[in-house]
Amino acid sequence: MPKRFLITAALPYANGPLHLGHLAGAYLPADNYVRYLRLHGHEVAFVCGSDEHGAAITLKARKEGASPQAIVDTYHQINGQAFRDFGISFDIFHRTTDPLHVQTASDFFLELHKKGVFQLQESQQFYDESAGIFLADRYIKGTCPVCGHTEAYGDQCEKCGSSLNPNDLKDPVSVLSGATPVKKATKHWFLPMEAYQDWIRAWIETGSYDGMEPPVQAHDPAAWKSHVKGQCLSWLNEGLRPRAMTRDLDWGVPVPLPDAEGKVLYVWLDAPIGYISATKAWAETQGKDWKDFWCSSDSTLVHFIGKDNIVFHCIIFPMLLRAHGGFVLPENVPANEFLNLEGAKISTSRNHAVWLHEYLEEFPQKRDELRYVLTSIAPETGDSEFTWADFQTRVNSELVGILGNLVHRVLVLHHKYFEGITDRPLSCGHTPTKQAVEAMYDDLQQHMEAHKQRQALQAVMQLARHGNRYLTEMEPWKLWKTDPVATREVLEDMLYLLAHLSCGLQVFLPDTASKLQAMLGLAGPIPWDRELVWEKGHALQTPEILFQKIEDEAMEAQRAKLTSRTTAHAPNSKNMESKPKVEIQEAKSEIQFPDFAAMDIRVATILEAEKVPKADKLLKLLVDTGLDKRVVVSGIAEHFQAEDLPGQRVCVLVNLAPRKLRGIESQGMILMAETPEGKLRFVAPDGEVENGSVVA
Ligand code: B3M
Ligand code: ZN
Repeated sequence: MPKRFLITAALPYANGPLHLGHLAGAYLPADNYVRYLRLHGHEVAFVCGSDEHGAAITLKARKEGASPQAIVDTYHQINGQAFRDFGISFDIFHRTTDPLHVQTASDFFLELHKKGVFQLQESQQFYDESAGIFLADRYIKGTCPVCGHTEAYGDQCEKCGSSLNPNDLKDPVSVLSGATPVKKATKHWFLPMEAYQDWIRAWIETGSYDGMEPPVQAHDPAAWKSHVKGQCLSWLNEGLRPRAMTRDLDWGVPVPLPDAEGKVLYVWLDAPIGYISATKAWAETQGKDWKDFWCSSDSTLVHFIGKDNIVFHCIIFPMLLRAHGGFVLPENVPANEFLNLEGAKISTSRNHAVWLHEYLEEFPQKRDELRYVLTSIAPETGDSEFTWADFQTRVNSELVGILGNLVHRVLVLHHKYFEGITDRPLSCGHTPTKQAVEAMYDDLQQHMEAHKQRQALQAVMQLARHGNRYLTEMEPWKLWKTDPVATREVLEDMLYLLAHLSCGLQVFLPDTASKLQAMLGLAGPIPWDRELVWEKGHALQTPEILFQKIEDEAMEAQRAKLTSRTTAHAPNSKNMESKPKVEIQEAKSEIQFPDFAAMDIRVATILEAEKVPKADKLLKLLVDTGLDKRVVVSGIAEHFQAEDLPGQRVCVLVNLAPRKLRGIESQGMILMAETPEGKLRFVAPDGEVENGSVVA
């Protein structure tokens, strides 16, 4: 049954360009999800826009000596272009300086005011006397009371993610003058969050609450990620406090009340309303009613965000929506954690980042390669890391070695032997192939709906792996000499596999999917439930190479660029999150060749992984060694999430005497590389190598 979905992706501040972390954190998972929904025929509004108000913008303008408007105009354009370039398929990329938004936010505030939601309070706030300005949010810095980071902002510590009030900071200083601020009285409209504490807790913990009315629908609390729920509950456990919903600033949506001169809406009230105004603006152009998406029980709202925005989307905005009344609440907020880069946090101020527009300048036509790698390593349940070495390996061994190789072999051989003209309608005579195709659809669906996109992508790659194994087994290039009829069957079964593979790829790699469909002579996009057909005599198109190998030099150049940029930015050693200096382990003593040759090391694939109860470090793995499927217990649980491991290629020492660990017999050892910092990495082949291949 087609349903209606409203999918939002966090509105990026229009104060700078976007980097890989943004894409991996919110925009790519949102886009993959939306592509998946659209293929299922659901009605989807996918909205985003620039967040153009708040201190993030005014501070940048001050630093650049430009007007806030000039800053947001510049970055709205740049970021909108970056999203288009990466194929992020928003229905609208709106902006919060748009008059429609200003009106919407202003009306929303007034309605809350009329309902008596706010409390007007005079309080003592930090004030910079030399600049003549109240210091809220990012205008004030100091030491984080939670982690001791010395550069925490008045609203948030970017190191530990704690949400703060300026009064929480130790040793506060004005960002404008560096001076210690004084306290001065000012009045603001506060949201008494403590008054909403009980229902919001019930809603997060159980999915519903007393007095819940349509259009709000219960959600499944088990479907929320544990880190999202955990962050919300730790906030709630600390006890909610009133939070000011207005600011003393000259940039933003003016507070629409008398006696509010010089006051604007708090950016975290203003920005989420941007989702509503974006939907309105889009609906207007489509002849649709925005209320069908926001105010109707049959609409499903999902917010895609990074983990630093969790409380705003799971606590504050739902409170505002409910206090206003008439709005749906999110069914899920599948926030991602952070993507680190080459061993350190991505940092705009230190220029330790890969900017999206730069990536495309340097790797033109390779957006699917980045989409593939970022989805493969998405920080879904914990922080993850992008390195150029890993990017290269994944492109070369998985996209070139597995996917590209399969497509190329099947199409080239079919053209060579049969001129690319099929002998039968699109169908599959080989049961295991058919089953593998069905498994892909089932797994892809299950993982997409659980917001486990890494595994969903693996389900697609698993089908490609299956195809390669089948080709290797059947050897149509040899079979052709003795049995052309059987050769044709093998290749046409693989055409069936490729056609379905292209459907799965549509979720993640739009360019690759459409290139593959073009080569197969199929018109895309192909909806999920459409039966794929062609008749006997169908003509395949000329095969083209889908992916090119990434050379070492290109990766060296990227690494050198990062290093030179970050050193040029003269980092302040106090808050550098760079790698600690550590020593490489000393060399071991000499051995003879037979010592080495006695070890039977095989290439293998992890099939299943689960935590060993009551053992923090151990994972129980089921591995396919090519010889057999066996259990290996490995001390890697602190480094990897069990659910991320199925599909991981590894090397296993298979003739190590079995030993029992926590009552489980471990049959072998997985080879790992340990970095000097103590991080573990799998040792795996860098190309398509069958399970069971000997490592020597
Ligand atoms: N602009 C914060 C950020 O870019 C903020 C998100 C708003 S979503 C309504 O991380
Ligand atoms: Zn902190």
